[in-house]
Amino acid sequence: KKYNVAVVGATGLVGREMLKTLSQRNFPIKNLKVIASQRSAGKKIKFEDQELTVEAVQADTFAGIDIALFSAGSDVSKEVAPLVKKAGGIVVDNSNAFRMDPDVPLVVPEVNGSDLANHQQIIANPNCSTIQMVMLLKPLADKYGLKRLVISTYQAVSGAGKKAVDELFAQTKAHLAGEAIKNEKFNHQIAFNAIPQIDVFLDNDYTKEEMKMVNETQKILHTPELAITATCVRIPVVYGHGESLNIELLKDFELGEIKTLFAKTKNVELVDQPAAEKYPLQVATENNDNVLVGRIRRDNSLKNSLNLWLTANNLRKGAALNAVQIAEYLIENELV
Ligand code: 11C
Repeated sequence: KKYNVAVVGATGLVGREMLKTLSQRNFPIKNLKVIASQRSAGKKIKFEDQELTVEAVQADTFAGIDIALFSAGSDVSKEVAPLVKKAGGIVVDNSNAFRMDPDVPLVVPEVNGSDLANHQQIIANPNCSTIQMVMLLKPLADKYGLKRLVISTYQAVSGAGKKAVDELFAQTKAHLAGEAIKNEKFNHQIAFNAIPQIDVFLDNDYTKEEMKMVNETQKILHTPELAITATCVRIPVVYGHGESLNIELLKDFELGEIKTLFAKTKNVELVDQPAAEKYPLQVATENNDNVLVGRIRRDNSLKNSLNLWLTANNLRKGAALNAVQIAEYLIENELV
């Protein structure tokens, strides 16, 4: 069986990655619509051997659409997702618009795919840095139980979109040429710098990105009481988010057991050979759909606890790939 698919936000970094992922995974497409803002309407996008014309949303845009993948920001999602639902289709939304809505499953298929069973046509794709982390937390939670997490992220500029990538390149060139640097997308210089702010600040002085790490993780793992604290930092890397995790487990463990556990986990790759100076790098995620984990070591300052480092491609597993995997899961389990 084949499906009518729409990609909303098709001209953005994640939208383009969604199209690439649909093609690479031979997603069973009957007809594909590429949708973006009025400004991009009429532009051409290549998809396999077809040249598709970008459309803006109109009254009948979603008639007959089975699955719409959204990555156009939360305002567009809030306005347009209900139109898809009304037309009888399913939305897989990459924005933060619906993630904490109790009626909306928030899903990483390898972790909580079964939450899709009761979907009500809107499904949320988690934040990129949450997705890669829960891929590792799930096997640990199942085997040992989780007590507390301390997260520090080192996030790529591509998480903030194409303008952010362009700004890093422009600032790097300007800085090396001794010219003045312009900040447009970021509030501060990102070239040769680290910015301890991702997304807006909330009343508690955490950023929204930091609270996504807390709230989304608790929802995905079904552990609303799990103690989590996060600091999220933007660094001048183009693709791939890195994260340092300090994890306190409920039970004691053997380091070797943990490494074996990750080595056996689907779509996780153990890269942990300190003697050979091998560990997960952000540049290694560019053409890799797996979550890379390494630097696994005991935290000698606290019982039952360990440190590790992970990297993953924020546009692929962190966004487009996870969304396509959700759609695949729906099809495989006859939930479309
Ligand atoms: C970033 N994690 O790296 C963000 C991008 O809530 O989906 C994704 C924002 C979100 O800037």
